[in-house]
Amino acid sequence: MSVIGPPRTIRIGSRKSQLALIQTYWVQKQLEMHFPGREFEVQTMSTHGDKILDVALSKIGDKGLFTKELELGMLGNEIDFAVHSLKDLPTNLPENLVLGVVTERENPADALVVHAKHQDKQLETLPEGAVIGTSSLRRLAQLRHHFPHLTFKDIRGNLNTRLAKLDAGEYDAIILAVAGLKRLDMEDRIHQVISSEVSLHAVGQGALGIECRADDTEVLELLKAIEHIPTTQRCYAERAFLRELEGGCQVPIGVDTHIEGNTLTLTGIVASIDGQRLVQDTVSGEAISAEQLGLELAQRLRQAGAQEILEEIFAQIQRG
Ligand code: DPM
Repeated sequence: MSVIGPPRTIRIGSRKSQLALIQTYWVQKQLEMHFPGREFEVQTMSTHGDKILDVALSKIGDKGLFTKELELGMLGNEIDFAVHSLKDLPTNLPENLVLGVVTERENPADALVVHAKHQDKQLETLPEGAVIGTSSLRRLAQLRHHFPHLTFKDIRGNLNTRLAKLDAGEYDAIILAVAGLKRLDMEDRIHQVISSEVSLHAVGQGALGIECRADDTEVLELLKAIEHIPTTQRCYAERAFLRELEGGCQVPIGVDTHIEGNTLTLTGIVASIDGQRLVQDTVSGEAISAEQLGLELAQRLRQAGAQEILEEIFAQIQRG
């Protein structure tokens, strides 16, 4: 005889930042709508990345900066799944954890946000020496390539902190993801959406990735309700590309993907930090073979010179 009790409460792990909570509550609400009889509760945790706000991101070699504590929570059975900005989730996950689902992507592009005195300017018309705030080597390398007359300066902190630093005049403009600004209801701060000709976005940008225990079939089944297949295919191609190039989150690697019918097109770029060398190419194929396409593109770029650029960057990072 087996006793069937009430279904277990599902515990969702989240970082404490405003953006992380908005994303997590969105996932919670979607699941509550799909499964009215079930309980989903949110538990917040501080991650290493939240605690070291004064160190430049690019100087921290730790790939799981924003995910490790949540992963320990899942492995220790304190939470059942974690909601991440997919771009912050390393491409190699700890044993026994998996990327359960990917939800529908927001606009994955980057945005230029300017100081009030530059309201009439675009990226193309900012004056010589204008100071651009970013801690992303990807943004830095690509923008330097196209706009060598601009100056780049590290910026840290959450979105509100960054915007306050911009408004206080520490920077002439800053670069932020369109998706984050939209989710925080700050779309009005987007001054210019940066085109993919100027800067390719980060792997997984704009999508949420939900990580859970590999053997938790019940959670995996529930999560399927909020999966978005085209986003999943695009992000699997992007992540396979990044994994194959062995890039952590902080190397100048950018991507762009599209799906039309059953065809997935993936463009990728590897740039040197000084913006002098860019290696870029595009592959297309069956969307169901997304990861294969990512691998193929990585191999092509490697042969076209990306390997040299990456080795240089890894050596640079190791020297500190
Ligand atoms: C990663 C990068 C940044 C974040 C590097 C990159 C930006 C760091 C910076 C991997 N994670 O993009 O090349 O500019 O100093 C992050 C943001 C979001 C998730 C903020 C942003 C929101 C967008 C999303 C930080 N992680 O990119 O402006 O959910 O995709």
